[in-house]
Amino acid sequence: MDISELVGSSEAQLSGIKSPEDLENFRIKYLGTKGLLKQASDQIKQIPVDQRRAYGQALNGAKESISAAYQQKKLEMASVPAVLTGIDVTEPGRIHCDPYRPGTLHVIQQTIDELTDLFGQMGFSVADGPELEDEFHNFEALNVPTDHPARHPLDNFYLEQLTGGAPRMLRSQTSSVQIRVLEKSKPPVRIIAPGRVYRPDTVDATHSFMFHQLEGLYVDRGVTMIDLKTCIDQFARAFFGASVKTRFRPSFFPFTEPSAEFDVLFTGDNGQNRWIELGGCGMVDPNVLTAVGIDPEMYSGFAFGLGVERIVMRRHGIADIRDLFENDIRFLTQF
Ligand code: FA5
Repeated sequence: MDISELVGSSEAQLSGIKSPEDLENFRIKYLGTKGLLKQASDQIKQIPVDQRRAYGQALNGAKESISAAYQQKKLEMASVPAVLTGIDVTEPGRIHCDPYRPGTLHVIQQTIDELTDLFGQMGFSVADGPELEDEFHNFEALNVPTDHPARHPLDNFYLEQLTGGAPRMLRSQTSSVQIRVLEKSKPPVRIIAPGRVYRPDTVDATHSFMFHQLEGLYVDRGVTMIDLKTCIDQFARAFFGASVKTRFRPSFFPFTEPSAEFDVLFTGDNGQNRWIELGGCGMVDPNVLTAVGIDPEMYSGFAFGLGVERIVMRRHGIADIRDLFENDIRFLTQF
């Protein structure tokens, strides 16, 4: 058998191979135990003694080059995208493989959904407003005058004005949605507005520079403080359980009069009780109603703004707000 002819024919055949089946047939034909190389090797006995050495060397060279060419082709075919060789990469995982593991909603979103349901049962529908706000909606219409400390540049994220116009800011409270809603609708109004707010607060166990609030607003004829306290108490009992301990502390907000802060009792890891502030609330200040063209002699209302992270922390016994934003999958999958 002519060795160089054998190598030549193997090269020609290999270059035309397109499927793994053909490649395997090639291997059997040339490199198999009864293949052409083995047959050539068996023929050595018929080769004249003085030519055997040269024949043997040529045969070894042929084995090496055909094996190397075969391995190379095998590698090339393995790197062809799976989809081209008939494997459907979109097919769902099999039971014995790693099955699909769907993600879960973040515990903050779960809580917002639950609160939306709960307040929905009390007749509140959901309203929305922009996170990028102007000072009118975030402050002015809410009775917060220009010189009020809450408007200080160091206490807010103001945006650089590139095109002129009214200064813009990341809203510091969802109370801005009260104005957005009252501008568009006439009483009775009964809405909640969950969403993100931003403040350059120093981050610690209970403060973040971005957090979520859930605003509530009810404006109608004859709304009183009793309606406000009943609404907040109903929420707390439904959400935390009937035995939850709550308190209202007198407070001040420019857009409510009177105003209060609303706390629930929290038992920490060390078993110690402490009051945790969930939000602010009060009766809508008549100036706010006037600013949006509603007659305060005819209508009254209450408003509240709850801190969603604080609610999540109280519910699940989370001592540090930062755990909610670190995106540690081991933490998140607990909820
Ligand atoms: C307000 O933002 C008022 N807009 C609430 C309000 C609405 C009052 C309607 C009256 C009527 P305050 O700044 O207290 O209030 O924030 C409300 C809640 O947000 C706090 O009680 C707390 O639960 C939460 N909160 C405030 N700052 C942070 C922070 N840095 N990180 C996490 N939660 C915060």
